Amino acid sequence: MSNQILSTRRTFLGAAAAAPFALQAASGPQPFGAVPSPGQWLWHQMEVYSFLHFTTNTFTDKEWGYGDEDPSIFNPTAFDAGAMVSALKAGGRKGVILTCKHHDGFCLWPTKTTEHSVKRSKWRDGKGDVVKEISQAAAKQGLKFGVYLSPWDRNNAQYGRPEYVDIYRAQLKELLTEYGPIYEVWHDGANGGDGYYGGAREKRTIDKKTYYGWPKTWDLVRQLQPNAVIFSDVGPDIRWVGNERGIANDTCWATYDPAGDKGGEASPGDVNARQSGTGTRNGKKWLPAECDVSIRPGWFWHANQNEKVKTPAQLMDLYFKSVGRGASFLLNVPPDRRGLLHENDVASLKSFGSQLAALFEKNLAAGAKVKASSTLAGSYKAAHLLDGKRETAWVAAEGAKTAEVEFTLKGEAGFNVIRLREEIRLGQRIGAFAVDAWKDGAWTAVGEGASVGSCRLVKLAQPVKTGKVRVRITDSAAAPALSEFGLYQASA
Ligand code: FUL
Repeated sequence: MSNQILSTRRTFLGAAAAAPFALQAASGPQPFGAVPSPGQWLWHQMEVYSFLHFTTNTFTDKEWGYGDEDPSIFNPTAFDAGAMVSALKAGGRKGVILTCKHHDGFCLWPTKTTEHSVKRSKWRDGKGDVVKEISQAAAKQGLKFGVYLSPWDRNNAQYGRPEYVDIYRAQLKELLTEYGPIYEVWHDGANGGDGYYGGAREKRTIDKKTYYGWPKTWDLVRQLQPNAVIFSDVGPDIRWVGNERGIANDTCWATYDPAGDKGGEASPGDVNARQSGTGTRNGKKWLPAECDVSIRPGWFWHANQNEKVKTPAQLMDLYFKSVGRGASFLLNVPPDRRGLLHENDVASLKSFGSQLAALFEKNLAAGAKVKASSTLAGSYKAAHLLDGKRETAWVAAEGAKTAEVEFTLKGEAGFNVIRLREEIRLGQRIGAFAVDAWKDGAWTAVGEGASVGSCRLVKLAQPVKTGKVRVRITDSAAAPALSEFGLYQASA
């Protein structure tokens, strides 16, 4: 094992956030390849969370504000953070990421760095703070809070000059120190172009690789919010999935060694997006994918899209194509001009949320007798697969590259969804698996896949009724390690 792996593991085990995991450094299984950091491990457990895209665009009907908008137009008439957060919660969301500043440069909090903010809006006589109200409502209702801070700022006169990078960092510092715990920091990849820029009204081009000084900015995040994960096209913690349709590739590795669009080193805004949906098998970096998509055609609210809200069935399909492939499902739900989520969005979220909760309410494999082809000595028994805890795992005997686990169910069960979770803190090991059902005296394959990672859902075309199920790991880079297994029945 390389020193790098050992040191990654030490960092992981040393951190307070990783405390529940009882890997024994000396005698337990050693991680294979890249593993999640404590912050990534916490992030993997969220799976579904939302964006709120809100700025002057909401009032001008634009998607990208030019930066010359009069701040006084930002004036939601019935702003209610609690109502918005509870609609997200009903939709099963575990976190909310607010566009604290989009490309137009308008800041939703009374920043000291610019006058282009809520301070100069009519809303609450210039005394309001959207970031504060959303973060507090989220904390109150048990959702985590994240910040989107656009690097590209079409309002700021300094954009394109070194001074702006200091301003950007100062904005980030305000957001990371004044609003409680932050779970995710989101840097989008749209960088440079024409804008207002303090009245210059011109085109400004920056060098994506060097201009923002990302390593220094990311250090600041680490220092101020050590458990926050940082998102960009290329991480360093969470990667863009490569499309804005909310879909990961069927095989989606949590490890990824990104390259630039035309080769060479990747950077935020310059990545070969065609590879981002799949990642890199046995890649050097743990860099799981996030699937961002809007519940409407646009990222911001537009009256003429009120009838184009995605249905609960479409949201469920996206859930299977994101979370079900080991990625996360970041669904944007944009506030309207009242400062509320539109009724159609709220209804769709609610229905999706209750369908999701109902789907996973009962694991039909619970209570089954479990037998594995091999098990590592220690506390890695196969019964852990059914204890509902990600912190415990079944690990096959050292050296095993294939393995089988058989579940004798308490009775016959009918199911059409299978869920597997890999013990990702030991690395992404499994490269192929199949699931068989016992039918008419023989095993019949009912599902299969390549990557498992933190979550793999297999949806069967037809429900299967059986008393015995078997998971076959047919390819694994190191002894297979799974933490959970479940069988579920999705309603039609
Ligand atoms: C992109 C932006 O240009 C869009 O407006 C939106 O915010 C999306 C989530 O990220 O880079």
